[in-house]
Amino acid sequence: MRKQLLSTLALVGVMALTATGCSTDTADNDDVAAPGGGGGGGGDEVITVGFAQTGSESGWRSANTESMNEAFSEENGFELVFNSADNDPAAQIAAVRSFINQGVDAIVIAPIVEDGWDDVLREAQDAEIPVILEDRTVTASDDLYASWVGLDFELEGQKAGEWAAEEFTEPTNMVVLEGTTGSAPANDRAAGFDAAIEGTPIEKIDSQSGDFTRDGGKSVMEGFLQKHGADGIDLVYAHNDDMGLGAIEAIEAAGAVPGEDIKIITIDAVRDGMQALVDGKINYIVECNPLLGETAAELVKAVLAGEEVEKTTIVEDQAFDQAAAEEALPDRTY
Ligand code: GZL
Repeated sequence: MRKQLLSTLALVGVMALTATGCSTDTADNDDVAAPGGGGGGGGDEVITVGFAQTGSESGWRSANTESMNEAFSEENGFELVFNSADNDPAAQIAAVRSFINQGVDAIVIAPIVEDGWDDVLREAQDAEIPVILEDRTVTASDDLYASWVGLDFELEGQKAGEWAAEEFTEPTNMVVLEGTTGSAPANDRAAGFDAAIEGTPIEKIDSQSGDFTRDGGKSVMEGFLQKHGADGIDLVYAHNDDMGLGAIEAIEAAGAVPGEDIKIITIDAVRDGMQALVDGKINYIVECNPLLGETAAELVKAVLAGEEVEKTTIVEDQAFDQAAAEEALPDRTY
């Protein structure tokens, strides 16, 4: 593990200097790499990275995990210690603490929820282990992590809302399938969408979390259909494709036609969602690019090499109607 190697080298360096009677406060001492990273990303030491993933809640998450595994590979100079927290915020924080105790060289986190990160991020900082956030963000001060690579969730919600505002000019009853409660994408996609439909005849008659899962979207949609009736719902806004796909199952089971009787807007643009868009069961999808691994790996190497890095790296998204999905689907890599 690079971090231990550096610490050992530092210790040997200081001992050697002391043994030869050299003062350890000479300028030469600066040549000994500081333990805990910042010792240069060069050289061929393996970089041990602890990665705290949310879980495996959606097709998007599988694509993101694949991207991270590919980037943090052995041939790229990494040893990846992977933890999947099964969408449990407490378990994810415990995983990060375990990475700190293992003395990894760097930690990457896809934080399930925004809050509750200050203490463990401070512990990582005290242990001189840099933290990179990928995908979602946290409310903790950005002094507590080196960098974040992710998406503009509020813009994703805004794009979805702008399409809805153009499409629905008559009184429209909308239900919302929210993402994981307390997560940045759920909070920001709601805010962006709500701002974009301000002043339109679209009324939000219900909103509940389906936790970004297909089963969650299906069971929440079943509840909405029981409560409002299929005739009482014109539009579903789902914070991700998987919940939208679950809603399709519930709408069809209720004898209505998804994409026609009840229109559906989702976010992610994973393969299954794009296929439903081509099939006319979803009406509009805003992409959320899961391929963040390469940038995250570059950030880890740069931070460990002591280079200045941007605090925020936003990956571009696009949006698809049915025609655009038909064109893009054959070449989609996720
Ligand atoms: C967004 C990501 C969200 C996806 C969901 O960047 O955090 O989590 O939209 C995933 O599909 O579960």
